Amino acid sequence: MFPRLTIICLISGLIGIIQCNTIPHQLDIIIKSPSTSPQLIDDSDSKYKSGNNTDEAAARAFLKAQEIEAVKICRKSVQAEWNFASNLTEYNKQVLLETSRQSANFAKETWYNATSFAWKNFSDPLIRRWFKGLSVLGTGVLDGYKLNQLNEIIADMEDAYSNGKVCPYSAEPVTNKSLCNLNFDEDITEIMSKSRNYEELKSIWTQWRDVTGKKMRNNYLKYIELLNEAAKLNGFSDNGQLWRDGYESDSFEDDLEIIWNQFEPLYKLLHAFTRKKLIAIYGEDKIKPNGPIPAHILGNMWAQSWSSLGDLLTPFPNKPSVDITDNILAKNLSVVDMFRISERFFTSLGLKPMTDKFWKYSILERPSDGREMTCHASAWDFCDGDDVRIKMCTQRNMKEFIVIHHEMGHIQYYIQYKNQPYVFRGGANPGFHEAVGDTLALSVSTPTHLKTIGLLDEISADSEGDLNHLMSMALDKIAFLPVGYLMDRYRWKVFADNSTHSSLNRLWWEHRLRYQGICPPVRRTEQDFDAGSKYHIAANVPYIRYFVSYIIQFQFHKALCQAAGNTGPLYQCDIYQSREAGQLLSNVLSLGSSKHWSEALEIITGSKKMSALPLMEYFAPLIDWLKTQVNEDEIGWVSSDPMICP
Ligand code: X8Z
Ligand code: ZN
Repeated sequence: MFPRLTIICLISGLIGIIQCNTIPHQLDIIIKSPSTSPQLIDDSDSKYKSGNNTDEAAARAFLKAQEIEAVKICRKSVQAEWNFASNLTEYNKQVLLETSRQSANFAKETWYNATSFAWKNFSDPLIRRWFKGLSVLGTGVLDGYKLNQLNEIIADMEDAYSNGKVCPYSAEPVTNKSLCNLNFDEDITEIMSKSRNYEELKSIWTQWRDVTGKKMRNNYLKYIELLNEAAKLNGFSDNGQLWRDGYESDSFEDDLEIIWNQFEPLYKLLHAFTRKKLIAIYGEDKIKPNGPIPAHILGNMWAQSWSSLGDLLTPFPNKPSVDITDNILAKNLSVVDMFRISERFFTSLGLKPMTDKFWKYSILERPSDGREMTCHASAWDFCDGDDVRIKMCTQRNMKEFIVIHHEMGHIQYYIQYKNQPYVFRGGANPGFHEAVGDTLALSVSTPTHLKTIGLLDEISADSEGDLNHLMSMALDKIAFLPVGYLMDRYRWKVFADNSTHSSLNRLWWEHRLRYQGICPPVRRTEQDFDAGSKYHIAANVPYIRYFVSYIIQFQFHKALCQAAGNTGPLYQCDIYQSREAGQLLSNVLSLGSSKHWSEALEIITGSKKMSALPLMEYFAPLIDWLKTQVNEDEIGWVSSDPMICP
């Protein structure tokens, strides 16, 4: 139930749950299909424990005292997590494990006391919701030995991922091993996005999987076992069910399936167009015209964002670029300048500026002292209202400029709900937390906005310019959808079905083939564990939140654009300086998780339902254009073996 998100990207077991090929012409029909309505989980569900004590006054006194202690424990736990994640030493790991033990003890005590009350019969709905938030214990239910084992495995997997380094590509085997120190966030990302050398990309792609996921397979099996044990002790069938419970809806999985089916034809159009362009570069001996696309040539280690292929896929390459990277460099903008520009967008809406402590304590670039740290971008809430921080090894390019807005969206949420009771200091659901910064970034990415703030010199205000902009957005947003969907469908299955454990890697590639239409360039085996080469799997971060976010951020964008008086197409809308849009957003952010997410959604959009329609509306001109670029018989993929490209 609304697990607390003190550290976005790291709600690991360490803190504990308590607080811490369809054809294109079908598109028109699909767009009109009804959207989904969540079926709320009933509080009377036996997973939410309650007792006999009917004294509501005593219950309120308990909550008040618990709140004070919870905030103290939270600060201590987050500090220990931060120290470890920003400096991966054995000492910091041990301190973290000790803090986790204390936090688990407190969680148990809280749970024990909270569930002695007959809170389901209390008159005040807010108090009932508060107790509901305290009534599921989470991993704290494990005995001390097992909890420590679980926490250590998670810390070690995160460490192994963050320390992963590879050798530069050379046709001959690398003999000088001291060269094998390419970092993920700088060197590897750059090669994956810029190189068009099939063999070089293959080498880096394979090495990354060898030095990360492959090393975690045994640990991961133990991790599944322990998380499932904890989930069962909490009354859930398995850990996947426990994770889904955070969305407080019985129809959650079905609702997502309907939404995925709405998008799939659009994704397949983009896939077919991209495959055709890649065949033109790499040849039919490397990519079959009716096969999946090799996973390593899409510009990103997990093929989750294809925007680095912009130069190959731009519909009208002679028009001015929509990418600001050259300008960031030409204007010599520092990383801090990029953060300041992002902050200005938030404040232009009347939202809160970053705090003094934010600027004092955040780590915005890789420290130069040689320490190992987790560079995957994250936003942190130290539970006192104004100690909020970002940790990110920021690179100076457009992609990272957008990630800055993403992370600042998390910080904005923290600041907006800081006056809520501790138990409600979280997103309405985890997808809301992921959607805030991305929603603003939809405005920021419009060529008109980028010109207004001086980051694009020249723009093309015609339908060709619009299509270039839409393609650049689609390579990020549409390409991501199947990844956002499959990552947790995979894990839900692994948690639910022990028979998958002997074929973890096959199941992973079956999902990659089915949803993304991609294939591995090198034969995979059960010695590999390729899922573990993705940060969120190694670090125990649920992923369906991003799928939810990519849907609702377009719903938010549409609603905020209306509030801002925008009458043009959604893809041109920029809410910059609209106090009305800012106020509407703030109304929801300040609620935290004190209301069910469907009510929060209704406040912004007027509807309680997640819907794919605003996303479809946003991309409509691109969908029409893509239909003119690919024939029906060029859509979709077939492959008889998911473990190797055909
Ligand atoms: O992990 C993130 C953020 C931090 S919450 C940078 N994202 C996902 C990813 O990188 O895989 C944002 C988009 C999806
Ligand atoms: Zn995020």
